[in-house]
Amino acid sequence: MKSEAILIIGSNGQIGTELAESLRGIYGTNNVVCSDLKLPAIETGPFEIIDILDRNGVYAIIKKYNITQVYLLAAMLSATAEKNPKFAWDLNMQGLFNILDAAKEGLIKKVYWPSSIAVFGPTTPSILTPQYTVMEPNTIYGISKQAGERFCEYYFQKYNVDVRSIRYPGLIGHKSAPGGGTTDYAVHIYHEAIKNGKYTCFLNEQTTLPMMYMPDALRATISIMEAPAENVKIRSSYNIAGMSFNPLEIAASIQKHIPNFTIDFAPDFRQAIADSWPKSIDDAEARQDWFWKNEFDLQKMTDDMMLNLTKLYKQSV
Ligand code: NAD
Ligand code: AKB
Repeated sequence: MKSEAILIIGSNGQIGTELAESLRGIYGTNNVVCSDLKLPAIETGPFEIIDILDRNGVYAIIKKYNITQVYLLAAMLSATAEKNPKFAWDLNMQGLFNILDAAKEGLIKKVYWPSSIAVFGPTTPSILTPQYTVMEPNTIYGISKQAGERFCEYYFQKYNVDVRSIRYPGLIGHKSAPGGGTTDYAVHIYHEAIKNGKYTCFLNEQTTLPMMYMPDALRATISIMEAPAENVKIRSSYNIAGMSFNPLEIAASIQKHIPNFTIDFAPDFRQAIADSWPKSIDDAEARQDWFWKNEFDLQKMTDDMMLNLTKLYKQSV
């Protein structure tokens, strides 16, 4: 078993729930401390209540467990952030500073902080968006992620902080619920298809977005964290790609399992957010530097989601 002491902040969320399971499998349950604002529904190992905005509290937990690596997942996502921009900015930025400073002061050795395709905006080339391109995000979430990327690179260059980051696309998984994003429809649709045979989508039928199945996202996250430091050449954040689809295409993939499944559309304020984001991503740098490669396409993901969620709903009746 590898010897690291890991702290996940925001571990009750969509990514944290699954990342904790993966990291505990690799590093051992007691070497991965989970933390969030509230206790999780089920505790599966060491857990601490942490508010990422409470710097002294965070430092105390880091010292208590001799933490070497922090995965900072606590943030406000795109849709929720638009409703509370000031607090979203404070949470997303001050949370990051608290962890970057802990690394700068030598309390921890390595930091993982996720960015997002939200760093791109309406003036970015939207097809196969390259690593380096125009970035004028027009959502508070995207602005905070772009600023966060700049600070990650700054702390690496000025203070030698070993911070690593990925620009996730929309993430889809069957083990945890999404929390306040624009891409969340691509998770809800599976649950509604199985429970009710129909779904009303809050994005219109033409909205193609970059997405990724959670097992690919977890592999990418752990790969970049385990890569030799010299391979991680980009210290802002790496583009990574999985698949791209629109709501009609994901619905068609579900209809292979539930032929009578229907979808209709009632776009809301999230449409404008989605319209400002790329349709597909060029991830050449991640492939070259730390050998990233996705495994799941749309139908393979749908087959796995349907299998697992059908089992879950059968168990719960
Ligand atoms: P989530 O909303 O599901 O989970 C975030 C967790 O952080 C929640 O459990 C929440 O309780 C916790 N949290 C909120 N405020 C906190 C605070 N002050 N102190 C401690 N914990 C706090 O989010 P997620 O989908 O798991 O995303 C995690 C990270 O990945 C975020 O930075 C997000 O921007 C990024 N990301 C996610 C996606 C995606 O599709 N899920 C895509 C791109 C980037
Ligand atoms: C969101 O929709 O806010 C997230 C993201 C792509 O960052 N899923």
